[in-house]
Amino acid sequence: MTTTKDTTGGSANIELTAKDYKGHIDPDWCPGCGDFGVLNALQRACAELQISPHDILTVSGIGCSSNFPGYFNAYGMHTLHGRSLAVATGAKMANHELTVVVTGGDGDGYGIGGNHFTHTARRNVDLTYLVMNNQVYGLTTGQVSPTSRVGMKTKSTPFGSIETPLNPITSAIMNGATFVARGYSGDPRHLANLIKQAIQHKGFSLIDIFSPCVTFNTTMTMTSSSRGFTSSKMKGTTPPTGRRRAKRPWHGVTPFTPACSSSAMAKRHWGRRSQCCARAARWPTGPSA
Ligand SMILES: Cc1ncc(C[n+]2csc(CCOP(=O)(O)OP(=O)(O)O)c2C)c(N)n1
Ligand code: SF4
Ligand SMILES: [Mg+2]
Repeated sequence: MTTTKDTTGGSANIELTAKDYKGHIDPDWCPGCGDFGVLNALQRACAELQISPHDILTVSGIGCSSNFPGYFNAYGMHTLHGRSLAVATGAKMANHELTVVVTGGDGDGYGIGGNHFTHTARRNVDLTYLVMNNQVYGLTTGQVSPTSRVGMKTKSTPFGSIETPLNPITSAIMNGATFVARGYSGDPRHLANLIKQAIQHKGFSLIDIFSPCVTFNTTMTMTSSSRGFTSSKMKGTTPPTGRRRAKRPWHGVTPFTPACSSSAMAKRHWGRRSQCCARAARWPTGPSA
């Protein structure tokens, strides 16, 4: 809900819809790029929370996914490769009232920006971090990234990657993030629900989103990312358990969230955190072909 002056000088309450967050520039992402779903999900989440565009700041680094602020109607900053979290921390320090959403890619956030990822989570800065994880450097036309699978052939690894991929979920938990989730761009409704929870969470929240690059990563597709995923059963914050977790191992909120939902609790629960890490480590770093 936003309040505007009407023609008679009085004020009127206007119900915001997802369209109110549509930017003035149309995305130039490739047709079928997963990032469209993330844009759609953030627009839905902000409309459902009725946050006025002038109370939102989106901050990005560099990459296809980092073009995001240009396509979203709010304040926006397109910063330097890997530096979005540092800039966003400054913005949040300057204005605590702002809803600050950081958007970027796996290369931007877990590679060149890996140090900021560690320390922003450790400081538990009240930011929402949406990482569009496509396991590849998309903008620079397809090089290996920190989340690329072992054996993945890219322009920079023509014989297949020999490096073990980084697990963003366990990294975030061990670094001190107090809300960690895994989403999928092919189901914007479910993703919007996760984003709403992340925005409402007071502290650092990471959502690692499987967001396929249909041009440079042929092994991570919408189908492989969605495997075993049924949105209707995944609504809410309850982590999947037992057979449900076995069938849907990589989407939702991590099991540790209830134990570490505030920074004070997180400090008291290092033991719990390592247990959660051990559980989260069973989540794959990415879907296989
Ligand atoms: C300091 C610096 N190093 C390297 C680059 C080149 N560069 C631009 S985007 C990018 C990778 C982007 O990958 P990712 O963050 O995963 O985003 P995607 O394009 O996949 O969405 C690189 C290496 C740069 N712009 N600045
Ligand atoms: S290159 Fe990949 S990540 Fe970039 S817009 Fe195209 S599909 Fe999306
Ligand atoms: Mg990428």
